[in-house]
This record gives sequence, structure tokens and C-alpha cells, in this order.
Amino acid sequence: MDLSVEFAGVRLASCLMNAAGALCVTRDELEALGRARSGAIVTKSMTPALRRGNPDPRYHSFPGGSINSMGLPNLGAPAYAALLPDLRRFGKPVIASVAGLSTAEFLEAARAITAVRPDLVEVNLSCPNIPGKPQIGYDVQASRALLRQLREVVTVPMGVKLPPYFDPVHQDATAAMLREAGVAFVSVINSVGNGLVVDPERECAVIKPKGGFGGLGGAMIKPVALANVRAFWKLFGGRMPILGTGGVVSGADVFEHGLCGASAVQVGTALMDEGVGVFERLERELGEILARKGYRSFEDCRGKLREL
Ligand code: RRO
Repeated sequence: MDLSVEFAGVRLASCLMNAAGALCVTRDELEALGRARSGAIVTKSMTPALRRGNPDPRYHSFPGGSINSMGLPNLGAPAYAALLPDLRRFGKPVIASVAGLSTAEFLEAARAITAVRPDLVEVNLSCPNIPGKPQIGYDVQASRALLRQLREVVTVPMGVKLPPYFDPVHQDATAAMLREAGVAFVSVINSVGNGLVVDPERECAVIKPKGGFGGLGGAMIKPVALANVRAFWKLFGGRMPILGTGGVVSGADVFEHGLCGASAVQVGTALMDEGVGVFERLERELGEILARKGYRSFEDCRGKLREL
């Protein structure tokens, strides 16, 4: 089955890849993605300098999903820039996720990584886990101002990683802002921010930072992810490349993202649970579903969701 796709001008041998944040912080993790059957290597969101992140425990997986409050641990943009030539040797696109705690930090990280020309830059507008810092993607004005400045710095195709939206009004306003900003792709969704998972036996939260509040991922968030993929697919008339993220545990989940309009699909919680072998399993399961349904490629099913 042909699972290759064209995404924002970049050819991917497979429509599957890691979600930013999942097993992509260190050189070893990034090289493992290079060797695995992922269609691209996506880096952890990078800031200008190394960050150790929030205190442990900061990640917890449970039946149905995960909660995290990592707090942007990363090696720093200069270290990822230095790694890029080695990552290129795997012969697949590299997508650099860029973040910051201020506009100046976003610009500095973007400048450092753009200098070595990753294939795509994904601007993270949606980290939920920095104490005292709201998710930029929930503030249209702030997002507009930030993207306007990043456009001057990022000379490779630049997309955005958005938080989940729960009302069409917010999707409409965000799409209008992104149109004006001229982004090359939209990645939806980041984790569902500020959830709380409780261990009733120990009578405590399962992670330490922010009193236990953290971003939810995995199977439980799939309907929210699909709704956002579909909403942005429609708002852009099917012409905006969309990276679907959220709740991808099986090949059927990938297929559902495709039906809703995703051109390619990212895997977070399931990758953390299973390791890089997850891509092979998802490929096999997706291939079987597409064949059974009479599709000749993943691209053939894109956006084909029937509305009753
Ligand atoms: O590092 C994190 O805590 C984190 C980030 Br930057 C993000 O974008 N999404 C998430 O769930 N965790």
C-alpha cells in the first residue's frame, strides 16, 4: 500500500511520524527515529538554551491515555542545529519544533535552527505546561504578532502546532489569523491542557508540577483531535496541509485522521508506550484497512469523511 504523501512541498515516504515531544529530545532518540519506519524526524520543541524542564514525576501513562507536564526539556536550538547534518543521513525530512518563553526566545531559537535549514519548522503555539505562561494559541492577537515576526526569520516552510479548540468561533478566528500569517501547514492538536489525573489509592495527583495539572494525550483525546483536523480542513477548503495528532493508537485511528483531512499523522502517547516499533505496526494496520476499503493510497482517503 502506498502510504507516501506530499506534505507542504516535502515528500514523506510514510504519512506516519512522531509527535513533537515523544522520544525526540536526545541524539539517541532522534537517531532511533531516523532508523525507524517514521516518515520524518520531528524534534522536541527547542528553546534558545538547554532546559531541564519540570521536576519528576512529570509523565504518566494509564489505560486510555497519558498526562504530562515536562516543562519543555530540550537540548537547546544550537545543539539541535549541530545534530541536523547527522540526522539528514537517514534520508528523511527533519521537522524542527520551535518554542520559547518570550517572543525574543522564539525568534532566537528559530534563527538558530533555520540557519541549518530543516525541511519544515513547526512553531509550537500550544505548550500547556510552563507555570505562569498561557498557551499562545488561545490568544489570536499574540499569535498574529509572534508569527509576523517569525515569518521574517524562518526561510523554510513554517507551520503551527495549535492547542485544541472547543468552539467554532475560536477555530474561525484562528484560521483567519493563520491565513493572514501565510503559514504552510497546520498541526492539530497539542495535548489537551490542564487536565488532572488522580490516583485514588494514594489520594494524590499522578504528576508533580503545577499541582498535578498537565496535558492529556492518547486515546481519550481522539474525538477532540479529529474535530480540530476536520474544522481546519473545512475552513481552509481542503487546501491547507494538516498534520493530525491525537489519539493515534491503531491503523484505524490513522485512517480516521485521514478521512477528516489530515495529510500526515503524528504519534505521541502510543510511541511513548511502545517505542519506535509502533510505526511498523501502524503501517501494517493502516495498509490492511485501506486495501479492504478499496483505496490505493493514504492520499486517496484524505478528507473523504461523509456527513450524514
Ligand atoms: O514540554 C512539555 O511539557 C510539553 C510541550 Br512543550 C507541549 O507542547 N505539549 C505538551 O504536552 N508538553
